[in-house]
Amino acid sequence: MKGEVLFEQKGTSVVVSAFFTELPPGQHGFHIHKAGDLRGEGCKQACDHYNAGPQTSHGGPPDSKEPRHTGDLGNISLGPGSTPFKKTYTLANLNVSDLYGRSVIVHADPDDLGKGPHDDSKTTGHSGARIACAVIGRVSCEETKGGGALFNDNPGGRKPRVPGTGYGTRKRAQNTLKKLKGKPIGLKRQIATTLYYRAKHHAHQTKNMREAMKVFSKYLKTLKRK
Ligand SMILES: [Cu+2]
Ligand SMILES: [Zn+2]
Repeated sequence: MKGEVLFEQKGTSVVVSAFFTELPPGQHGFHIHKAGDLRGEGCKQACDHYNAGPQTSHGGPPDSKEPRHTGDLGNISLGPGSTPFKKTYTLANLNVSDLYGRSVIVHADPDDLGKGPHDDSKTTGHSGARIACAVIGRVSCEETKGGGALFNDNPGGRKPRVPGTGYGTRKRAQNTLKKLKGKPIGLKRQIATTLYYRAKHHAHQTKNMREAMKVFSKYLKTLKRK
């Protein structure tokens, strides 16, 4: 995943500009969460969706009329031919400084914007696992310039980070696990999770993809036990 989410003060509003060049296929729920604690497995210590006002239920991006959390930003996805995602949002009556130290999260599944039939539609939009989280920090040396949350799986453009990784078939998944031997557990978990979701959300869901998913999910379970 590669992208940036910038936050700028415009009068009494915060203008959020999201720009993503790399995302797993499909729609992904996209929110500002309360905390910026990245220690939890699967970004879970980032807590719930950030909301500035009185408690309310989950909803859509800022232009929607229904009740919503301040941090509800709808969905993100790449366009046809992997064209980047680009969108701006206006969060009214907010200061950028209210957002420092919180986080932006990208989910595995689409956000149903609070309209779904699921138990968690009204709290999280049923958007599933948290596949990436980034803390909102300052992105300029100038005090007043604003903040940003930066997503980058492959710093320096190295891609993939462990050569020889893949997910298209059971064989490629098993080879990937071999390549991961001796790597730090955080990297193992990150790569296996990413490839699991790539296989899961691949446009052409084939038997091979499902077999690769099984290899990764089994592997992720063994990592949990350690
Ligand atoms: Cu979220
Ligand atoms: Zn929400």
